Amino acid sequence: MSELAAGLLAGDRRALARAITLVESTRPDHRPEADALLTEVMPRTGGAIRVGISGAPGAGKSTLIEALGVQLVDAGRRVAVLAVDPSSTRTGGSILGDKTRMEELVRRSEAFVRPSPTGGTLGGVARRTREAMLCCEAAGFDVVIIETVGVGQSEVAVEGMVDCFLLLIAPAGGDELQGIKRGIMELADIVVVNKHDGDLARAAQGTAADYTNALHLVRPKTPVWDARVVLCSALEHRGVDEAWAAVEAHHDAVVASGDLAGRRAEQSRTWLWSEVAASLLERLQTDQEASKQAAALEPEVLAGRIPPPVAAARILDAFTGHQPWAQPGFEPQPRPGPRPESGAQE
Ligand SMILES: Nc1nc2c(ncn2[C@@H]2O[C@H](COP(=O)(O)OP(=O)(O)OP(=O)(O)O)[C@@H](O)[C@H]2O)c(=O)[nH]1
Ligand SMILES: [Mg+2]
Repeated sequence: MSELAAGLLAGDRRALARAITLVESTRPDHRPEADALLTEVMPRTGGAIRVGISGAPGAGKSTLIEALGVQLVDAGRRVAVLAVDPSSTRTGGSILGDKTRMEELVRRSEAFVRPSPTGGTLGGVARRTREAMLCCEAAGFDVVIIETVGVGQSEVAVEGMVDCFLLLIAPAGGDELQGIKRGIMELADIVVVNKHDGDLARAAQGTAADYTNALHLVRPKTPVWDARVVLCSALEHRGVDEAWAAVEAHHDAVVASGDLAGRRAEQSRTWLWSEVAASLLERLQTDQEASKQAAALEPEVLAGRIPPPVAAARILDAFTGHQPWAQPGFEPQPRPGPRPESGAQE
């Protein structure tokens, strides 16, 4: 076993930090090492409650995670936080800001807080966040929280890698519900309305009532769990217990019903095929023949002389180097692949 894997399995936080740096590395020569590490530690993964927390900028995600994390650590749990920072849309200072706001949690030896770069993937959730999560589990963390700013696609991405998706909402006057897309409501296992304190208390109650009503209108993700609304004040540490109790109640329900195992298996399938797609694209983009074809065909497409699907097929042909479908007697074989109907929700 590699030294890094051994350190990781021993629960060493420095080994964990190094492991995450390795799996997040974009250097191609790091990939085999990362793959070997993941393969080695794989049998020791899967043991955490995986929670995604998403919400608009400033909703209070980091404040809630800090309060919740400290509470969980005090109760004897080991808590890892992966804060996915969509650096493309925010300033570099925000990572430091997040870290500062979790300053009590980062001081605890039973906690691990890590900002992750987005790596330019859709929705601001890093391609390697799942791998970082597995590393946390291998290191013995039994709660893994992924914080991500709600920017549309990021909720979908994070929901696709966690057991429980928590949508955090800050109260606002009047019509804020319209700003939340129905699709995102459908992803939520728990809606937490934060800032239920001081001047905002009444508004928070109104917002909670609005969300409770709105949740009645969306189709439950599973018959064993109805999404629920919890009020809290992360700042004043009130309602944080209730928010976590909802996460645990959800967990118990989906474990007992077998939904969790099904959800994780389906997530693995989606992950597999998104890796195939991402890796294929990487290889394609570094392939000489394909690049030559692409360079020749792109101007033709731009000028409207060649339909894009025709050019795409030619680029792929140059990449694969053969065209079995052009051979006499070729019959297409059914191939395994992502089922078109398998959405993120089922
Ligand atoms: N009144 C009140 N303010 C809060 C509460 N929770 C967070 N805040 C404040 O809201 C602001 C944003 O809090 P953060 O925890 O950084 O919010 P965030 O959702 O992590 O923000 P980003 O990571 O920047 O998207 C800070 O000024 C917090 O002090 C709360 O429960 N009540
Ligand atoms: Mg934050």
